[in-house]
Amino acid sequence: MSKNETPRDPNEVLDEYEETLDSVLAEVESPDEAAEDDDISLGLPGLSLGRRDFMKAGVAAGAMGSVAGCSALTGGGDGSAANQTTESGSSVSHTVEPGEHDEYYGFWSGGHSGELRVIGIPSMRELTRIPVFNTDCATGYGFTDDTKELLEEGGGYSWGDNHHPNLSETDGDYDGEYLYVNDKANGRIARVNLTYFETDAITDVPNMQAIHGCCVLSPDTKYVLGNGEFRAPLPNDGTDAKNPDNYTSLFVAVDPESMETQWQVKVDGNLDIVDTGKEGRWAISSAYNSEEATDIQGMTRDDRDNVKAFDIPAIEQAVENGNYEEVNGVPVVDGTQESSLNQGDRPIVKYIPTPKSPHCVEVGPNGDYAFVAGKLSPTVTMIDLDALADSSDPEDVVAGRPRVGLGPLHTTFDGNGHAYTSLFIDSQAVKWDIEAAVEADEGSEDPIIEKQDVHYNPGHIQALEAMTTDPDGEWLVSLNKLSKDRFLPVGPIMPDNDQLIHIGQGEESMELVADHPAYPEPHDCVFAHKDKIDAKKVYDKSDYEETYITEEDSGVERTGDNSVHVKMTTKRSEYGLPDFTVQEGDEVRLSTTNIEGVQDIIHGVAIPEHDINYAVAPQDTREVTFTADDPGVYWIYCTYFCSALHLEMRSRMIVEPAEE
Ligand code: RUQ
Ligand code: CUA
Repeated sequence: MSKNETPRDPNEVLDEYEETLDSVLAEVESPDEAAEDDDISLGLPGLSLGRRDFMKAGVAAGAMGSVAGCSALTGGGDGSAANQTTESGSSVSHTVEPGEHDEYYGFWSGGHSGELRVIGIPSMRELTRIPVFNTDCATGYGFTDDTKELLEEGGGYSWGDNHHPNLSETDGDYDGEYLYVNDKANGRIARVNLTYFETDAITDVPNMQAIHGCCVLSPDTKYVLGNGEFRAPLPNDGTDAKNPDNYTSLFVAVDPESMETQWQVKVDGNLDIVDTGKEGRWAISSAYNSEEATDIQGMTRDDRDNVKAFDIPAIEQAVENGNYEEVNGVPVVDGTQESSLNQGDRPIVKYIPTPKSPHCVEVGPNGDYAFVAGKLSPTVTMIDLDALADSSDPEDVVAGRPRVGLGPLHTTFDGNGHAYTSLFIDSQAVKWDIEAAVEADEGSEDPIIEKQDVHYNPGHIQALEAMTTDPDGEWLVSLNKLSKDRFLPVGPIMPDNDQLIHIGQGEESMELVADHPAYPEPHDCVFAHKDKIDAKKVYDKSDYEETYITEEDSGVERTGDNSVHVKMTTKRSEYGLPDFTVQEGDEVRLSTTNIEGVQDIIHGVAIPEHDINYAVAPQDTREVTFTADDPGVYWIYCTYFCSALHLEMRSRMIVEPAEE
């Protein structure tokens, strides 16, 4: 739009889309060719959706680019009986009194900020941030030698796009050890150590450009699994660049301990989201672009796509039998539809037809069903995981397909038989009855219990511990992509809006309790009861490799003609060395230990004009290595306000001019 055109009313734009839609429908519905293939049933038994429902969702999704959130402006629901919108007007409190603790940890992915955020539930107070794929000058992540090396060896990128945080599990429950998260942008998986709330490993997975879906294999975290979203040549070395037919997307298994890539499976179509059954056998991936096109028209041409069910033990067997091709050091197993490994009675990947371009997959708490949200179809497809094993007919595995509303993206659970699905286009959370959906006809709205407006355009939706075998109910968070008018305007880039919704144990109505602005752009979150996480308050020096520096160790040691090792302690309110001298051109390795043992007494080490700042927590040791390029005096100062004499906490680095 040019600057002097008057901005258009979003409703008007939407109306225009509706008109376009109607004319398309008029053609489709013209009596002469009202053929079977025009029917949205897709040949799936009992699916009684009209093409209109399907198209409407698709076209409206297309419209979101220009009038994102418009459905929210127009009030969301369509007024049908199923759309009993709950009025907000909260009677439930999420206040955590001053000095009290939250009951749950929430771990939020930070999207393209590259970080994770830790948020207390129910207060929604942000407790901390954990840098993962980004650098962070408050903690020194990416500045100290160890974290710099971690980022360099993890691919050397300065950013990442994390979407899906997953907690490690033992017996299907969170064990509080680790959190794993993907980097969609660069095909990586990172691990965060939950003893210290620190990233401790980043794996740059070979052969994969993007890893979108990411989960751990339940119940015991045998693997961290990742979905390659973008199809590319394999290997991507210039061959086949112009031949999209030969592109492929990959599914990967990474070892949770060594963080090494174990194997990959190549499949047809683009993989999207993944979750696993609770018994360690099935990983279910949503997928789109079975057309294998390279543009949006092509990607959405056909009416159906295939969800992939990866049979993990069968894949392991294929690897063991040597049925793979090694690409960049990784065994790649062929899981495409034509593969010989998919022809026998134990295929490694089952292809299950669904309405086109489904988005999420979440497996319910008892592992019975995988819930695949339709995105462009207003339905959720329930895949029966028990039936998967025996059935040779993929159609037999569909246990239910309720019609939930427009733009379903993700589903979560309260553990009491209810599913809650986010509706991107309708801007609602819809609560429905899982068993009723199995009983009901496909496409039925009967299983729907209620709908709650959210603001606006939700993506993920997560209830407490919903990904375990025993969800806790009570609270649910709707991660809304847009906040629009919900907060004070802060320039054109507004925060997302994570909304806290009370769900109780599922017997009560949903109640919207709080808006929570979030810096762009969280995608997903995961919650663990506080008793499951055992964070250390002070470092244990046996947990790191650096040598602990004592007050007696403080000093400067020349280690070569052009290198020195400076060691110093930090404590309130002084560094172990009030000053030290190095020569111009020296490579300086500076080791610092915070010798305090008191919780929350952190000291910082900022070196002006050397681009260095980092934190040293109690009993921790950190090192930085840099070159003293320019002669002069540099006041190293403490960046954490540690005591009344914090401002005076300094050391003086003197860089002597090199001798001529
Ligand atoms: S995705 S909004 Cu990256 Cu999890 Cu569904
Ligand atoms: Cu140490 Cu401020």
